[in-house]
Amino acid sequence: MDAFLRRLPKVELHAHLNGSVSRETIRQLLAAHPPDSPLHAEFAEFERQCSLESFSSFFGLFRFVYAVTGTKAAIRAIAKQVVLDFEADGCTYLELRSTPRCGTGDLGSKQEYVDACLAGTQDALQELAARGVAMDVKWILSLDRRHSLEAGLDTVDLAVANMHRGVVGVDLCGDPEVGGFLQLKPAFSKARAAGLKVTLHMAEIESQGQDTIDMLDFGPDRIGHGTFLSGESRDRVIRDAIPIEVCLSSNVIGMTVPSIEEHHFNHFHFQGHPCVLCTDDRGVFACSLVHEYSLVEKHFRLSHADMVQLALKSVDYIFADNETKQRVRSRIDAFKAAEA
Ligand code: 6MZ
Repeated sequence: MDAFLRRLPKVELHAHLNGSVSRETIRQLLAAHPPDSPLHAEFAEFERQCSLESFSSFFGLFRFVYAVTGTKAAIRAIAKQVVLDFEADGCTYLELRSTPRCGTGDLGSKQEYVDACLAGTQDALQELAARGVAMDVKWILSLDRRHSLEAGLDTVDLAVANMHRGVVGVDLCGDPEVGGFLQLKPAFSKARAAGLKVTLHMAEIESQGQDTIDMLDFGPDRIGHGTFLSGESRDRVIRDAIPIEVCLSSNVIGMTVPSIEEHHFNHFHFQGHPCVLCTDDRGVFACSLVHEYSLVEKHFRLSHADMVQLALKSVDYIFADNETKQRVRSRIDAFKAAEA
């Protein structure tokens, strides 16, 4: 691991909770199940399928993760561990996102799911505070493209009700081949009216033309991926300077981008467009924030000073308030001063 990039205080803005659970954490959760539980065979299948054969096969993987994260205790434990994993990766500001669900184990409501996420966050932050480590963690609640408008509105209500506890935004995620933005648009309008920020997975696959235009008409605060933005859509994203959450490893392993060199980061970043390096699903893709930074440093021949600048600029695009932005900036500035 590159020691400089590890020490550099970094910002993570696109990380799915259940996709960020490491194999090690899954193994620990599995150990709590009886030896004859079918979950053990399921996990072996998960490990086998994790070498992706196509982008669409990726979404099926989550049923294996969900099989061991279906209780309040499990959600609390993974939220804690994922925050600690990011801190170990040198992340100083984290926006974690997750799709609230219920109906498995003792998860009686989506509110209980969110409570467990927030409790896990507090567990981690307390542990870090005891070690003298400062970190800020905020939450984004995700609406899955498969969801009905009713389910989407429920999630937005939950996000609004939990704004005072650190929920800063909502997201549209899920298999891009399923559903569409327009069906959930009223839920996103409601979120925006209540003061929540909006990020949308956009143009993740080639065939999302009209959906991309519908999303741009809405005007998200940030874009997830933006892999297949082209023509007028690309021009609009650049004109409106909409920040892109860039997920290099995810896109290359998920086979929507042929190589790091051909990644759209190359196009957007070098023409001064706001880009933030993110991990997406660090558990599934076995990546890390340090790894994403080192890929960029190596493949685009950037200097340490460029990497510090990239981390510092990322703070401009976080969904938290100005006070938090200042606090995070000062941690990166202190690092910069110490390294000078
Ligand atoms: C779109 C993705 C994704 O919400 O249960 N998810 N959606 N594109 C991606 N890029 C590869 N990676 C993950 O985390 C898992 C959920 O996040 C979404 C999927 O809907 C997945 O079920 P949570 O914590």
